[in-house]
Amino acid sequence: MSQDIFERLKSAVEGLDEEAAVAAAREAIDAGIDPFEAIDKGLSPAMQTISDLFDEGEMYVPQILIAAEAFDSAMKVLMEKLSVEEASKGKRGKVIVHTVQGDIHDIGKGIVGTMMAANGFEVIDLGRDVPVEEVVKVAQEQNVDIVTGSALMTTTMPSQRDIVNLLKEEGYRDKCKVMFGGAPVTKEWVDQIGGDGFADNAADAVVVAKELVE
Ligand code: B12
Repeated sequence: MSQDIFERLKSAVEGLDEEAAVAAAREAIDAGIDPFEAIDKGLSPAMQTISDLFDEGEMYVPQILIAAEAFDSAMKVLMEKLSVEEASKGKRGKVIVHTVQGDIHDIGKGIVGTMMAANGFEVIDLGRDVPVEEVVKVAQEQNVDIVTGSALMTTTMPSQRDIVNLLKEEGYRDKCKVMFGGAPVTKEWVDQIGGDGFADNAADAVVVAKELVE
C-alpha cells in the first residue's frame, strides 16, 4: 500500500503532473504514512530522475520548472501537519542549510533541510543565493553546531571554500562542523577545502550530521 503511494508520487512528479502529485501526497497523509518517508521514497527519487533526464538531453528547462512545481506542491501537502519548525526539536543541535552565493538551485537543499528537521535537528534555512558573509554571521549569532551548504554548479562550489575560510577568520571554525553537498560536490573537494562532512543524498546527509555532533 505505502509502496504503491510512493510509486504514484514518484511517477506524478516524473510525469510533470502537479494535480496527481498533490493527490498522491494527500493519499499518503490520509493513509497515515510518515511524510518524511514519502519524501525520501517518492519525491526525492523523482527529482533524481528529472536531473538524469535533463543531463541526458531528454528534458528541458520549462519541463524542469513544472516538475519542481509539482514537487513543491506535493511537499507542501506532506508538510501541512508537520511544519519543519515543529519537527525541529533541536535535540541534536542547530544546523544552517542554504544554497551558496550565486546559486539558485534549492530543491536538494530543501530535501536535506526537511530530512534534518525530521531527525531532530533545529534547522535554520537561509534560502538560496546566500552571501558567504551572511552564512557566517548567522552561524555566530545563532551559535550553530553545523553549517551546511549546497552548490549545484561547478562555478559556485568555491563559495563553499570561502565559507570555511571566513569561519576561520572569524574564529568560529573550531566551534562548529561544516558539511557540504550538491550534485558536483565530492568528498575529495570537501576534504580539500577543509570541511568535515559530505553526502550525496539527503538520507546520508542525516547520518553524517549525526556522526559529526556525537
Ligand atoms: C532543476 C535545475 C534547475 C532549476 C532549479 C529550480 C530550483 N528551484 O532549484 C532551474 C531551471 C531554475 C535551473 C536554473 C539554472 N541551471 Co540548473 N539544473 C537543474 C537540474 C536539472 C536538477 C537539479 C536538481 O534539483 N536536482 C534534484 C536534487 C534533489 O538533487 P541535488 O540538488 O543534487 O540534491 C541532492 C544531493 O546532491 C544532496 N545534497 C544537496 N545539497 C546538499 C547539501 C549537503 C550539506 C549535503 C550533505 C547533501 C546535499 O542531497 C540532495 C537530495 O538527495 C541540474 C542537473 C543536475 N544534474 O544536477 C541543472 C544544473 C545544476 N543547472 C545548471 C545550470 C548551468 C543552470 C543555469 C545557469 C542555467 C541558465 N543558463 O540559466 C541556471 C542557474 C542560475 C543560478 N544562478 O543558479 C548546470 C550547472 C553546470 C555547472 N556549471 O556545474 C546543471 C548541472 C545542468 C547541466 N548539466 O548543465 N536549473
